[in-house]
Amino acid sequence: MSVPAAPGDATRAAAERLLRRCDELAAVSASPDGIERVHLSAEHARVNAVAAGWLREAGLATWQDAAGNQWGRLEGAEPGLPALVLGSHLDTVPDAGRYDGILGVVTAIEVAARLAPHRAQLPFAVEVVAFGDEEGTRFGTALLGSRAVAGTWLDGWWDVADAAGTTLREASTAFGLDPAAIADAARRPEDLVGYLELHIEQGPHLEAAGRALGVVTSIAGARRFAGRVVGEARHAGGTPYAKRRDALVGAGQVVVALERLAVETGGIATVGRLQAHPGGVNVVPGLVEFSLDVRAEHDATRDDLVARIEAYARETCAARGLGFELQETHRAPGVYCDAGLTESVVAGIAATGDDDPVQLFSRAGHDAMAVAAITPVAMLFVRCEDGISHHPAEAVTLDDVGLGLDALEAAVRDLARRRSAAR
Ligand code: HGY
Ligand code: MN
Ligand code: MN
Repeated sequence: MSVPAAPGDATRAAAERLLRRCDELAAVSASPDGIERVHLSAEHARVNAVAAGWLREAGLATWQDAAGNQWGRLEGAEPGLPALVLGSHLDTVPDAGRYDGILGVVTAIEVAARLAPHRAQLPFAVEVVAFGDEEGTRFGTALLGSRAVAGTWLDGWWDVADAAGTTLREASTAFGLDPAAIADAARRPEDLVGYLELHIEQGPHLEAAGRALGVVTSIAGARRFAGRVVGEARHAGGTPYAKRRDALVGAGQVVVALERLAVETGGIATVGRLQAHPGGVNVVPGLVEFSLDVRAEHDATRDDLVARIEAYARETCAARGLGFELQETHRAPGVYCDAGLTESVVAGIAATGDDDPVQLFSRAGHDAMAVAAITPVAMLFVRCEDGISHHPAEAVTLDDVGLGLDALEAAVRDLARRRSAAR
């Protein structure tokens, strides 16, 4: 196994440009003290416009689809060929890092720019997509942009409201979209060759292996829930413990048990948000609302963990006279990356000098999970420092960004060779 050489000067210069572009997009935030950019916001519109400018500079035709995703297209050897789509997402979690999704979009644009002078040799068109809602930060359900493209949109989503009470339908209309036209965002399988996504790993495995790049074998499917523990608000001083139905104590027992239940089952579960009501410092909490995110490499393991969490929670809450409710807000099936497309990712990484790349499944969800419904997908991971993500300390190195760029370009060229040879 050879270890990748550092990228050449031209690639390092391109990688510097990519990192500058990540910094430029990071500055487009709803928050003055961190990065936050959510679906159908003014910040979303701004980064779509910036990405569209870079796409046009690269020689691509651009458009925004009916779901608010930003697209670019480079025709191949002849107009109208099915497209290989490269891309990722531009939305973020609260207080985000600057590379989750963003690095995949700017790298895809750079690859398209590199290929533009050679379009006459391409047996397919190359499209770039910047999805508008991979995280689900604003409306809770995730992958709204890529699910519109996949044609798996659910009309029930239109009435989902954000924290301010604005529904997805209202936000779409305010963004300048027509909810009635959402089906126009759906792409036909026959118009696509496949989808290739470069993304930071968001985990520590590549760093532990001493590798810059990795091949994704599958993507874990997440299930998300809105949970409630219902007790009774009482006076914090005058109410003896025997008379309390403290919703926060019950919720706390459930949260602490998650790690044990997850380790025993082989999945992973997280409470990212929890709110005690009414929230008075001298009031026993009568209600706790919390989020629950559950995933595993295989959907059956994930679902087994959900069942175990629910059983434990109901039993624990009942013992304290508390009610327990769990409402599913998001479910995405895990997907396996396409073997053929993945061979090109392996070839792409080999072109950077790593001829035996690390293969790993993605613990994080990605737009590729949704797009897999209509076309083969494959993913290329780039090492990130200490696996940190969904945090401002998210970091990549210039060399790794350069190697990722070269590998993604080489993967596209390998696929083009395979397709031309097969004709
Ligand atoms: O939650 C995830 O796994 C992804 O970062 N949206
Ligand atoms: Mn993310
Ligand atoms: Mn992401």
